[in-house]
Amino acid sequence: MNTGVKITAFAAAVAATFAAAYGVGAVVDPVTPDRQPAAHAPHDRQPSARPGAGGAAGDGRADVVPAGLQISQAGYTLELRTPRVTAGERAELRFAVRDEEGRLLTSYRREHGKELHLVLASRDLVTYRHLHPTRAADGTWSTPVTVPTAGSYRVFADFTPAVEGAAGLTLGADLAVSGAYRAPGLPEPATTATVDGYTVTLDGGLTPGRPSELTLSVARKGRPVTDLEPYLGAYGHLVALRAGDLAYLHVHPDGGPGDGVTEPGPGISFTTTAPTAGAYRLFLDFRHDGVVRTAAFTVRADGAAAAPRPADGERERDAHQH
Ligand SMILES: [Cu+2]
Repeated sequence: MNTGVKITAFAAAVAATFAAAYGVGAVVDPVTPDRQPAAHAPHDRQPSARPGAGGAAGDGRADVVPAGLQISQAGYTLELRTPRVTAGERAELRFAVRDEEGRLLTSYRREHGKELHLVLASRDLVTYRHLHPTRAADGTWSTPVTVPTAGSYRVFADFTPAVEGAAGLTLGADLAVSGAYRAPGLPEPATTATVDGYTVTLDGGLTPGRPSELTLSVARKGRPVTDLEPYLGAYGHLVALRAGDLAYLHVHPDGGPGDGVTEPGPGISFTTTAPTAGAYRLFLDFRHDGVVRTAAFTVRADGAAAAPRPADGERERDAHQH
C-alpha cells in the first residue's frame, strides 16, 4: 500500500470512528440529545490540551497530558528558587508561581484546607513528602525540608488559582539532591505496606484508562484501626506517580469525615484513573494518634489503555489494514 492510499484509509477510519462516537453518544445518552459529543475522554481537573491550545485536534484522539510533567501549563509557571539541596541537611525550599504576565500568583483557592499542596518525590520513587509550605504576601512560598538521600527529585505544586474559570493545576520541577547516590530498583508490586508498626493492605487494582476503586485498610498489631483522624478533611490522602516519568495522578477520596456515611477506618476508599499500562507508586498519608504517616505501594496497571472511542472504531481501522 502506498502512502497516499494509507492516508486515505486512515482518514476514512478516523471519519468512521467519529461517526461511531456520535452514534453511540445518541444511543447511550437519550436524556440529553442536544449534548455535544465528547471531544475528548473525561478527565480530572486540568487537561493540558485546552480547546484552541494547539492540541492534536482533528486526529480524533484525546491529547491529555497527565499532570505534573510540565513546569509551565495553562499560563502558569512554577519557579523553583532552590533547585539544589544537600542530602541529610535541613534546607529551605523556596518557590513561586508566575502567571501569564509574569506576576507572582498571590490568590489561590483552598483545596483540602490548603492553598497549595507540595509533593516531593525521588525519581526512584522511594522517598516521598507531602508538605504545606507557607506563602509570603508577595507570593513566595517556602518550607523547611530535609531530603534523606541524594539523587534526582521532582517537586509538584498542586493548586488552583483563585481566578475566574481557572482549573486545578499540578506543575512539576526537578530538584537535585547532592550526595553519594546508589540507585535502588523500583520496589516490587505488593498489596501490603508497613510503616511505624502499622500495616496497610491494598484492595483493588489499576486498569488503564478506566476509573479504578482502591481501598486501603489500616491495622496496627493485627487489629483494624477504626479511629483514623481526619487529615486535611479526609481520612487519607493518596497520590499516585507513574514509574518512568512521575506523571501525577489525582486521586479522589470516596467520602470523608462528617458525611454521615464514611467510617474512620479501617478502610479508606479512593477512585483514580491510570492513564496507561505500567507501574505506579501509590503513597497514602493517614493520621492516627496525632501523627501523619505514609504507606507506599507499587501497583502495576495491566492491559492496553482503554480506547477513548468505542471498540467499533478500532474494528473499522483494522478493516482498512491489509
Ligand atoms: Cu497537601
